[in-house]
Amino acid sequence: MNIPKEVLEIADGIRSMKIRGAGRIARSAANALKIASEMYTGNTLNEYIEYIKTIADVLLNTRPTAVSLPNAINFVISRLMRKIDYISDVEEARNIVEGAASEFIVRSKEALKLIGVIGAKRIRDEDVILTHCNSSAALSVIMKAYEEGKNIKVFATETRPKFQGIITVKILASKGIDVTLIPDSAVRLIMKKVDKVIVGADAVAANGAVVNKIGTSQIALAAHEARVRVFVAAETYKFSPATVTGELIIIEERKPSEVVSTAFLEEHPKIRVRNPAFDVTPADYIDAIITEKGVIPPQAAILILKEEYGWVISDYLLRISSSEEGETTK
Ligand code: RI2
Repeated sequence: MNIPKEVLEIADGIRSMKIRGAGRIARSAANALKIASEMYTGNTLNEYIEYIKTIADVLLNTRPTAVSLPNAINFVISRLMRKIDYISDVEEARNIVEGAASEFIVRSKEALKLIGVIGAKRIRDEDVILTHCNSSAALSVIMKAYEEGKNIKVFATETRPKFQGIITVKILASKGIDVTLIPDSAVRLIMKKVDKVIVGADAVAANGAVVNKIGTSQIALAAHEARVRVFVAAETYKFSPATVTGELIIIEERKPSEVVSTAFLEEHPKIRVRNPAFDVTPADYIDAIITEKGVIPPQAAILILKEEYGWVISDYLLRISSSEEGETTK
């Protein structure tokens, strides 16, 4: 099957982290489906469906942790599959896919804005905020609070090994916000000066645990010790329906060469280097999750999941029980 070069470039961009951040990954994946659909040259409906599903698989296999990626793809593909019995030609199928992809992108951007408006209400004048990595959702909250005239200070971690903290400090400084870059290892020391921690999320599990950039759980622990509130800013498409049925979120392990140079690795073949990209912060260490649907305690994640993904969860459960039935009748 011929996959357009533009789509392969997006998939490579996600894999290599040129395109990164859970929200941006999701929007890029939706956009890739749209581009693929627009570039389809055949005219058989079945072939088109196979083609779109292949593109979806290529995108799904780029990075494993951010649940925004499968949720974005599912948003588009499920709209096509729900109408499949009533679609008569490729043109109709294309309109559904391209329309759904555009709708996802628009909704995603709106969610980001709303999170800013809702989250900014939790920021007080003179607050000192600590953030980690580079999260557009967390930045939406911080920047909105600043726009509202609140005099805030921000500490941002470097976020080894990929240094996404540099992106964060550049963005905040360009808006005129008082921002200080700190090494990841300085978090516990700096926490004494901090009023609130605000981070993003790559995935939220049914039990309210948050998967975010490696180091987030240590920050939450230091905040807990210092009695500093921890807020997670996350769109509802970062909530994982699969976790309701017992699936675990896969923690991506990236190349050791992101941590030390290839020359170092070649020189010291006996030294093992690990590079887990994410960690899990249990619900007990999170005060609230700021979503576009409102601020919720992490323990209420299951309610968001049931409201937003009720049918996806029922579908999973149906598949599990029918495969179990198959097993027992064998
Ligand atoms: P937004 C990023 O992952 C960070 O972990 C960040 O907190 C999270 O995605 C959410 O980002 P990576 O792609 O969607 O840098 O809030 O590995 O921008």
